[in-house]
Amino acid sequence: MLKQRELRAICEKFIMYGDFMVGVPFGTGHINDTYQITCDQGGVRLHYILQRINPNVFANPHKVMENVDRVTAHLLEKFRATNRNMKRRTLRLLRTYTNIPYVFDENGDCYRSYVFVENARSYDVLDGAEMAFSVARAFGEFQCDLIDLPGPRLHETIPNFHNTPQRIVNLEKAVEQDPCGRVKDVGAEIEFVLQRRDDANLLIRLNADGDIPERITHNDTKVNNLLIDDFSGEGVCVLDLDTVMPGLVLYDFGDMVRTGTSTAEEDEVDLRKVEMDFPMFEAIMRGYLSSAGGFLTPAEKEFMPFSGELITLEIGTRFLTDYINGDTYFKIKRPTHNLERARNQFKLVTSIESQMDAMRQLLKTL
Ligand code: ADP
Ligand code: GN1
Ligand code: MG
Repeated sequence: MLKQRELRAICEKFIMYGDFMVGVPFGTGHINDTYQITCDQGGVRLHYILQRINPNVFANPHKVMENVDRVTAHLLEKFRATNRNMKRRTLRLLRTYTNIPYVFDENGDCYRSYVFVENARSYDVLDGAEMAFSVARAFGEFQCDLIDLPGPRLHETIPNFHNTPQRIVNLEKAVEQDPCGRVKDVGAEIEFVLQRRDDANLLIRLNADGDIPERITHNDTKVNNLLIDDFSGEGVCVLDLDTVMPGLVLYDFGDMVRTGTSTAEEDEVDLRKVEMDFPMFEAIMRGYLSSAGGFLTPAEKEFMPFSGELITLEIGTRFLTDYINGDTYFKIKRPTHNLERARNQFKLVTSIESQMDAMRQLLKTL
């Protein structure tokens, strides 16, 4: 974490209204270092977000920022054109005095700053079906707004990000190398993944066969990557745009199911508390179809129930792999944190699997 004088020095490179007062760590993201910055503008307090882009995760921050800049500019234009209240609807990047939306510090780390969206917050666990509907609707709207993004294909900021079979291969490599001697403790978890590998390539295969299209997708639609308005309960602003790139909408839908239907936090260790809540699934399905239903193909709709299971297996596999590799990717708060997350996700996979028929039945009725 940076010292106050370091934060101030970075903030001063951006065109930020007011005088720097203080910066404090903010949010529960697993990747970037996020701070809420408070400035004093003639006695009024203004807030900004300052973020260090994680260099272990994003090899090319220029490409990440080019994507984010294009996507946010397009969304702003879209909101203007459709008279939707633009002020808080999209992330707004601050720029430097030379008109660049990011800066590097002396260590070579890349920072960007956003206008802080007030009177809204993100939730790690959703508070009821109404909120679930709003979240899914907002992510669907986001995909819809990006269908006509002009210009070249977006950069793939993390290649093979949702290549589930490749994630399983990465697990096998980690098991083979076993750099921290942890494999002996996680035999059951490894087995859990390997037993399910036959279905892991299903969506990728459908795409390769031309049955489901590539679109511009968010790729990290964990529910806390959306700000929800404190007063209206509507989704206001989609966050965490680092992985917006070409992808499959089903991975976005699946990640809403993974994070929005679980009855417990992603690192809950009492696995009896971890279940997929069916009414929450129904709300997510309805919310997503209310905004994305117009452009989805029949095949995309058909695999919605399966997508939640698939990405939950994928993320669990990534947590397990990171645990075996010695926690080099996700931020952790304790030595077994990634293992706890993996076990939690695998419990959720089991719960989703057991409700597959009911989800498919519901889909038929919608
Ligand atoms: P990470 O990539 O580490 O997950 P995020 O971009 O998701 O980082 O940001 C972490 C958290 O910071 C979010 O979940 C949200 O609570 C908060 N946040 C991010 N941007 C803003 C913003 N512009 N206004 C208000 N809160 C924000
Ligand atoms: C990370 O950045 P954050 O915390 O919103 C990760 C996602 C995982 C998620 C699991 C770039 O998301 O892929 O699904 O953790 N982001 C990246 O909670 O790897
Ligand atoms: Mg995030």
